[in-house]
Amino acid sequence: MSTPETGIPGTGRTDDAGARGTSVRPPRRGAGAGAGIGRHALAGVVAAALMFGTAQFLSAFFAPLSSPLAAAGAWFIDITPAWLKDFAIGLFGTADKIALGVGIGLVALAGAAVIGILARRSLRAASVLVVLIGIALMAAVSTRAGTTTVDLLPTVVGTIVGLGALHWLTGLAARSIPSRSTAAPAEEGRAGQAVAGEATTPAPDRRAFLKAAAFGGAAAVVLAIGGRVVEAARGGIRQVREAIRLPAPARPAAPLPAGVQAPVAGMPPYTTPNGEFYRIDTALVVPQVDPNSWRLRVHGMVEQEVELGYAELMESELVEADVTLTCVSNAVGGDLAGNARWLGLPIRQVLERARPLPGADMVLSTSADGFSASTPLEVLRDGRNALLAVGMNGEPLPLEHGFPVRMVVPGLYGYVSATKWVVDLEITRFADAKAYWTVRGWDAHGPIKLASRIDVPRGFVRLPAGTVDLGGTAWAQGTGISRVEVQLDGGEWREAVLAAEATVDSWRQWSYRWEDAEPGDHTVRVRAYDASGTQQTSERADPAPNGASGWHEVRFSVG
Ligand SMILES: Nc1nc2c(c(=O)[nH]1)N[C@H]1C(S)=C(S)[C@@H](COP(=O)(O)O)O[C@H]1N2
Ligand SMILES: [Mo]
Repeated sequence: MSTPETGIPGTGRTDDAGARGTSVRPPRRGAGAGAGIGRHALAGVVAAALMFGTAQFLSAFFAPLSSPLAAAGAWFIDITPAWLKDFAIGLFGTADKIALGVGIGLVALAGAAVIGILARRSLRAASVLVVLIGIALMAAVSTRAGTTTVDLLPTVVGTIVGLGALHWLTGLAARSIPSRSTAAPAEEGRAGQAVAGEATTPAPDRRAFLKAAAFGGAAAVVLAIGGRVVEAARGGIRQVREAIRLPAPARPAAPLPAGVQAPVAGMPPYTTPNGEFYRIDTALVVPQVDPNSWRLRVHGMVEQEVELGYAELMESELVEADVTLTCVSNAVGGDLAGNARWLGLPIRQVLERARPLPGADMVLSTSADGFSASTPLEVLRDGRNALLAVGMNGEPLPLEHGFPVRMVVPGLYGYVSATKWVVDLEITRFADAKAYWTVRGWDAHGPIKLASRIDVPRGFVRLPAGTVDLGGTAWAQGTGISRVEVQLDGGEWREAVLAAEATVDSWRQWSYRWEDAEPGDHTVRVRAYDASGTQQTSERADPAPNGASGWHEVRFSVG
């Protein structure tokens, strides 16, 4: 609480603001001490807000990750140990970015308050700390893919503004604290105060500080919001996307058969609307890739390097396919999977132009924001609908789902195949290169495991007595689902009714009508079989390192 110096009345410290005329004096017992700390903490918080508000505003004119906060968050995501990331995704699911934002906000708030309090004792030490933080933030910005030296400007200017604000507010805070010392401030007047005003008349000083803090806080908010407004006004990539019209597919997908949707209320839609499609990526700020300058470079172990632009891609013979995308982080029964109708160019055709050299066994795809995935070369050539996708459910890809171009590969988890904002394909070997998640301990290959889940009823609901309709989803990309069974309260396994199958690459719904569920607690389990008759394993596995397994189980009660 109180600092050691509080016992030495009238002694301003010499290595800090006191020597600069801001007259830091020991606060008076009682009213002074707590209020002093609080005010200095507030000074730190407002200075930080001005620092980040300024940087945020300026970053609207530079690369998306020129915002030091965004860059720091993105950098944090990259250096976070895999276990912590898995834990965060497990805990927060697709809200992991919000959780990270709140976490960073709280840490920044606490840090700013501490620096403000430190500045009360030594403005010099606090200033050094702010500069070091500024340098660390510059380092974070410069490590982001797609940023250049000029993108450091928002952080540099923000840091200077933050430093200035810290000095200014610390001075005002110090003068706002009532003191029994009669020592006159050395160089009063800089903040427009009465010259040599006695420190024993605190009222005007206190008001000056609070006014300044309120002004600073308001300015920071205006700057941050102003940045958003500028960004929105510049419209950028979102507007470019809105203007795009997808070409008709050269090879359209067959219309969905009637009955792909299981006749059970509360089932998720067979085709996941874009707005409901799960989103998982390491990008804290959605990359803004302009289709007009987008290029895909295909190189490495190839006879012929190939470059592809967006216009050329849109003019080629595009294929339409229903494919279920699945995240390796999906827990048993989880919802990190979605099914969409994609439009794109078979990657096979691009590879045919490049002609991979013998010995190559992997395609390392890299995104505009530096994510990478290792996809087995043979998977991309074996005839399945592995696409360089430009369309999702009849629209250009949403920005969050990889606009302008992403990969979609049936049968492989997203982390080894579904690179969004893709800009580079390097033909290489698993022995020579590692992708983003492989470096962090995940399996390099990542085929999707045979899975089934119960969607209806939800766990722990209470249902009216009588008939209970069960429904769910199963997937075995590449082969298809041939059978689903449910087990009621540990009894015999019974065959469920399969909904229609659209393609072997997309999921299949199932239903089961339980006519005679008795009042009380119940447990149902589900398991699926793929088209070759392989039964889904009951063996429990966590998502890491190559996908969860085990039978999904739901408890609920009736009556
Ligand atoms: N650029 C980029 N692409 C990426 C990722 C990423 O972090 N960055 N994550 C992958 C993972 S782990 C998954 S599961 C899918 C999810 O795609 P979606 O967000 O469109 O559902 O994207 C893949 N593509
Ligand atoms: Mo994923």
